[in-house]
Amino acid sequence: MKKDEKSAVRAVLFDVDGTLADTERDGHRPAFNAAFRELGLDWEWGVELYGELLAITGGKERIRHFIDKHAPAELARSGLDDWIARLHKVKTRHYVEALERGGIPLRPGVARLIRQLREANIKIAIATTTTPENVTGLLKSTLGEDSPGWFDVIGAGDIVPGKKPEPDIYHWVLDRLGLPPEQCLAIEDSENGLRAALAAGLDTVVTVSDYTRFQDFTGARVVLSDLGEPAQPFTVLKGDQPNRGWADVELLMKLKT
Ligand code: XBP
Ligand code: MG
Repeated sequence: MKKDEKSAVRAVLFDVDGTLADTERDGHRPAFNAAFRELGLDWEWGVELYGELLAITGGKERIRHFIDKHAPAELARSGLDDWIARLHKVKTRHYVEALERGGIPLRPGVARLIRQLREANIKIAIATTTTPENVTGLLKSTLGEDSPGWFDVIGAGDIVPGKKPEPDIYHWVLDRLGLPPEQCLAIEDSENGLRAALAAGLDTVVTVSDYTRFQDFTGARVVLSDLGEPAQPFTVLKGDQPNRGWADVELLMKLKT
C-alpha cells in the first residue's frame, strides 16, 4: 500500500452523545428523572451529580452504579438486573419522545460535515454506547427520516460486552466496515470515548462538551470546541491551528498526514 492510500480517510466514525448533539444534560438526564418518577422513585439526578455519574457509560450501568453508591437499600430488591432493565426501557421511551418533539439539535458543523463526507464518498459510521433507538431517533429528528440509512455501519448499545472506555464497539464497527483503523478517523467528545477509540488504533478528533471540557485528552489528534462552521469557527483547545475554523474533508485528510 502506498503511503497516500494508507493515510487517506476512508471512513469517519462518529460518537453520538456529546459529539453529534449535546444530549446528556437536557436529554438523557431528564429522561432518567422522568423514568424514576414514573416508577415511584424519589431519585432526582441534578446537573452536577449527573456529571459525576457520566464516568460510568451506559444507562443501565449508570443506574446500577448509582444504586451501589447512593441507594444501597435497593440492592436487596429481587431480580435487580431485570428491574434496572425495565426502568431503563422507560427512560428510553422518555428520551425518544423528547427527540420526537425536536428537543435536541445537532452541534455546530455536524450536519455540514456529514453531508460533505457523503458527497466525497467517504464512509460514515456510528460507534456509541447509547441504545440503538436513541441513535435512529436523533438522526431522524435532525437529519430526516432516511438519514439512518446514510450510515454504512451503526454500532450501538449492548451488541458488544464492554462499553467505552473498552474499545469493543470500535472493533465491532471497523470489522463491519472492513477497514483497518489506519484508514479511519474517530470523532469523540469524552475521555472514555477517546480511550476507546485510541485503544482500537484510531486517530481521534475531540470536540469537547460542557461536561467533558476539563477531561484528559492525551493522545487526541486535535481538541476542538466543536466542528465549527464558516460563520462560527471552532476554537482549537489542543493541537496545531488548522488553516480554517471548520472541520471539512480536507482538514480531516490533513490530520491523517
Ligand atoms: C454515552 C453514554 C450513554 C448515554 C445514555 O456515552 O454513556 O449511556 O449517556 O444512553 P458515549 P443509554 O457518548 O461515550 O457513547 O441510557 O441508552 O445507555
Ligand atoms: Mg460521547
